[in-house]
Amino acid sequence: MQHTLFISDLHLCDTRPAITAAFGDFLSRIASQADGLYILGDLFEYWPGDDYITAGFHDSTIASLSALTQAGLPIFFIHGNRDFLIGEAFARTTGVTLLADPSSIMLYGKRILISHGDALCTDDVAYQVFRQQVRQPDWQKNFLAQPLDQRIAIIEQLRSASDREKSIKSMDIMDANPDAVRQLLSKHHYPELLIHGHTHRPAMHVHEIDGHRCTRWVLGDWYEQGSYLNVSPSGITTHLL
Ligand code: LP5
Ligand code: MN
Repeated sequence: MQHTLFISDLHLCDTRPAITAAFGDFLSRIASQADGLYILGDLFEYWPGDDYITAGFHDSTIASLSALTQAGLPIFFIHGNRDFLIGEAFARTTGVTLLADPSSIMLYGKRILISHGDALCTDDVAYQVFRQQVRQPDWQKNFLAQPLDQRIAIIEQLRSASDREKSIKSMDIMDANPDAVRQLLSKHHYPELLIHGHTHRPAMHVHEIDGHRCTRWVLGDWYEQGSYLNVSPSGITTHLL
């Protein structure tokens, strides 16, 4: 049967090998049967630049992605706030296609908008200022010019700063802002579905905007348990691994 899968927020890292194993298993057993796989960001806990490919921490993931794309499965990737430095070298090595955030796709007659989702958290002003800065090509060029171990050390500091800040931000601030959702949907001409991750609050929300009905699916993270969304001509279902 025709179907396409969506995942996000796996946060793969060498200190949680069980998640990497679960992802490998998901790719070979489940994703391999689909028409395509969309990874909507934060596949990795962090990505300091494409020279990380050869650092050895993600060899099995890179090999599994390559095997699947070589076998003919289309895999698409949208950057998350953790792995926005994934670049063309990663795409070439794995065969994954990088897509802009947001991107509009057609599947089984449905128009679907896909995004990581961090840009929707507009109440988190400190984060949006930070995001704007690190998404600039000049900033990225300077950052990537530093040696890999130095970049990783900076990211570790940033992770601590981010965790400290998150502990004092309210849950509301860190969720998608309803007006930002409305604006995004109207700008993209009211797609039937919006799929995103980032907030780690899996849910289905129905939005009625300017007489249009749009369903927003929020994907879950893989910290405790893997999960995915299945879109087929007969409907949408969520699955836990
Ligand atoms: O990821 P998550 O869900 O835990 O938190 C995000 C926001 N935090 C971030 C930061 C990342 O977690 C850190 C890892 C990114 C690796 C990127 C690679 C290269 C970049 C290198 C940059 C130097 O995205 C968090 C949001 C939360 O989502 C919910 O939406 O709230 O945002 C923050 O906490 C950011 C702060 O509010 C503002 C930034 C503070 C910057 C302080 C500078 C620290 C000095 C770093 C060393 C020079
Ligand atoms: Mn995220």
